[in-house]
Amino acid sequence: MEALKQKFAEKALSLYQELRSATKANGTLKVDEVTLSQVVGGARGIKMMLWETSQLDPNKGIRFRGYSIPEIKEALPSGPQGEPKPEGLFWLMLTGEIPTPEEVDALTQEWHSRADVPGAVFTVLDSLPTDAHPMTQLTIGVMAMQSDSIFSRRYAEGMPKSDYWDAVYEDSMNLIARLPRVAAYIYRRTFKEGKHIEPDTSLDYSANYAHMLGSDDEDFRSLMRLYLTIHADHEGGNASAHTVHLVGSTLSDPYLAFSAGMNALAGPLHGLANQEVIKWIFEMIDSLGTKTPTEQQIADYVQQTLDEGKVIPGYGHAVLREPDPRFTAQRRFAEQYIHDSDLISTVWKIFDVVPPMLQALGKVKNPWPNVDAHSGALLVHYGFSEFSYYTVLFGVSRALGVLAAGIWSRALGMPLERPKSVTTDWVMNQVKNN
Ligand code: CMX
Repeated sequence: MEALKQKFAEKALSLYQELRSATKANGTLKVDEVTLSQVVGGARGIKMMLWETSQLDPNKGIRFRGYSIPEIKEALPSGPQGEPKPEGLFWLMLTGEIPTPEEVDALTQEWHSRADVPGAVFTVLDSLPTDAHPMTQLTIGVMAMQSDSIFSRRYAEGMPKSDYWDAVYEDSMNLIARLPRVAAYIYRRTFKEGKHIEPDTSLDYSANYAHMLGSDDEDFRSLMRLYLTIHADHEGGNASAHTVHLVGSTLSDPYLAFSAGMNALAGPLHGLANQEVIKWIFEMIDSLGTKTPTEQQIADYVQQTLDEGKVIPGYGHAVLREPDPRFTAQRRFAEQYIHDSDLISTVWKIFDVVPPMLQALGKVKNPWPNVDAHSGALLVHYGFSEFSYYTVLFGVSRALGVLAAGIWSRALGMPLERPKSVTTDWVMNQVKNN
């Protein structure tokens, strides 16, 4: 058994026993109360699922197994310029331990060894119009691999419950290994006349993905390492993660569950916001006729967007109440690697202008930028200006978190998820009796 799987099995199986006996002895312990506003308001804040891989603090942001983003940057094995490798984050999310550089290298090789994409997947993708949205192509590409699911096959053969996590681990590792190839294929067929680039197995996961997209620039490789690390996981309640969790709880295999989650990520209030941000900035630049808008010009354009009844993409969050540390990490990256970019200066000016304006509306709970406010400008800087592709990059990263969490779910024996719904009649009756 490979080292990561072995280590995971040791940790997870003992935690499973511990959790079972703790729940048996304390099953009626109250951990939350639910208000009407939460029922009507999108279930914000209700504690209702287990998610091992990360936890979100409204003020401090994401913690991966207790590590903040700056701590992750320090602790995880990194590429030559110091940006953390997402392989290491995956290891951390599964085991709770920081891997050694050797362990990370072994995982890179493991993924290379599993990365062969069946030819039929490319045939399926090639049958789609090149103007199909890249996220649509991604879910179809993932679904085209589903017939390879080890979990589905072993389930049909009568696998016992205690083996579920093992089969989900195998599928998840294969899917993660193949995703950059599929995602790069989508990019090249959509935007580069189908001139594809073969993988380079001498590179780490992020650099190889960058290579297949068409860039061997060392700075862009570093950006990809950071990007794939910071977008990987944001606890379990966000729409893409929760979808993967819910669908996985029916014992749909990881291909089915992950593609479902990608359809959630493709919504403009979630992952598609990264394309919406850059689209909105380009439209602003076009309409103002300048690449260096002043703060006043930006403020006027923000006001116009709000007056049109639209949201300012890249701002606000369902949980966070401070600037997103993932935004800050990208800003630090830009400060270190990129000088004299009008677009990036504009992103920073927007950061100065938007929060007080959203605050003044009196209803926006979080006026600060989220992860999507910065990523597009970095990608444009390195020549990736095809913004309809951006959510695919997010999706490749998100696979690491949600699939690691899916392995945990099966190892902890989590059941079918089935919360309770109520009707407005029921609500009105409760209100009458209050
Ligand atoms: N611009 C304008 N209005 C905003 C806003 C923004 N960026 N963010 C929130 N609001 C509005 C809401 O639309 C809502 O208005 P109504 O009461 O009129 O419907 C009000 O403020 C209260 O919303 P909230 O409680 O602060 O925010 P929610 O938890 O309901 O929604 C989110 C969170 C992210 C959907 C919202 O802030 C938003 O639409 N942001 C813009 C889209 C975006 O950047 N999404 C990416 C999030 C990160 C990710 O998942 O990738």
